[in-house]
Amino acid sequence: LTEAKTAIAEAQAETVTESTDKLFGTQKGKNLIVIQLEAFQNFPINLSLNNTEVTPVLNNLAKDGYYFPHIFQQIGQGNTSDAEFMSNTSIYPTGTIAMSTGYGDRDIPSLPKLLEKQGYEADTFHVNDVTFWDRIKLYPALGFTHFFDKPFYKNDNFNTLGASDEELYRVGLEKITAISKQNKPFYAQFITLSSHHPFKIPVENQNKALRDSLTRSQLGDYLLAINYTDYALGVFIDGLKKAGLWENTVLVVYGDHFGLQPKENTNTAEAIYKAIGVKYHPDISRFNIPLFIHAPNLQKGEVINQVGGQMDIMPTISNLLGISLKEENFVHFGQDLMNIKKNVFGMRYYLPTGSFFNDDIMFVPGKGFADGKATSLTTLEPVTDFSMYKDDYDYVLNQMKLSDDYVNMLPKR
Ligand code: GP9
Repeated sequence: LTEAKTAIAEAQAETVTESTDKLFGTQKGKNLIVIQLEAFQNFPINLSLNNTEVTPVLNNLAKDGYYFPHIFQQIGQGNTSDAEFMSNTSIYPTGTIAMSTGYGDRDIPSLPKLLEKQGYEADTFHVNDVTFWDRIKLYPALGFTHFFDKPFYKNDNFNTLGASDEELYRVGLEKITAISKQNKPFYAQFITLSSHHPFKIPVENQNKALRDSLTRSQLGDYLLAINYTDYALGVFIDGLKKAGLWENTVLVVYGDHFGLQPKENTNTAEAIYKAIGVKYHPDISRFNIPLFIHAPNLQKGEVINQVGGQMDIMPTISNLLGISLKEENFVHFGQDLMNIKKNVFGMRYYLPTGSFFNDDIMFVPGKGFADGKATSLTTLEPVTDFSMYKDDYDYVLNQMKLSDDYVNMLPKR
């Protein structure tokens, strides 16, 4: 393991590592709330239909903190649970098995473990049964102190999988308020579910102005569900303010993966453009998720255009909380988005292995690099000469191999 750690550090040093320490420790000792939003793509952010914002709460959060519009999903077979895995570990999912199922018997270095060393309690909240996606293995492997699953929530029959996001946050707020009364900092992760496919939410929870502007289609149902997810988050934020927790908490919000299903939407890109005027690329826009970071003493309203992936969330949080991953000798395949020089990261399972994003393009290989396809992240148009990105392709393949070797070396619990 020690040799593997050295090899990984050496491989990363030349390409991505940046030694600046912008914002390091500015949030030291603060509570941390990380909210992973179900099936939440980036395109509804700042979108208005019928003079109604689809995501007013998140739009306000962007005005009051940092908004990262160029973040991409990196999940493998474990979908939602792989996103939870990455935001707590900064390790690549192998793509061949859900990380919870394949590696839930390991002792996995993680954000909860780093924070517990600093006196935090780390809890996670989700309204579905904890056996789903083998979270019953994943949560102990990641070292969460407690998990709160289905039996902890009143079933308001929001959808077939469980209670509403409002109920998720109601219970969560109660628990984190109790922790903070013991004068302990907390890390709470919330995995929302109200915007799960097929995106049919109860009529009483639908925003009428939005509904009237949308035709009955998967896109229409999706935007109504997204709007509810955003609304419930707003109720939670109000609750945090009333409980006196807002001023002492870092809030991180991001999407777990795409929502709109290509199979169920013929000509998705054209249909979306026609219905809501959004330019939509079938891969880039589909895999593009939003990320927000809010803390009371951070700069307001900054849009950070740095390209990133889900593995970057954990190093970015660690920097703000004053945890040096270098000093901790903590292996991470993502980077701190506040201090990065250049980003390049891979994606597999939903795209062929060897696909990657860097600061300029999305690349999808053919049989190899030379017959691959590159698309500009700015114009969403093809890039014909991409030969200068060959090093990035080799780098990503090597990083994924190192990551797989590393995770396979982790000791059993
Ligand atoms: C269920 C939820 C859904 O608990 O996490 O997972 P998904 O189907 O989106 O991967």
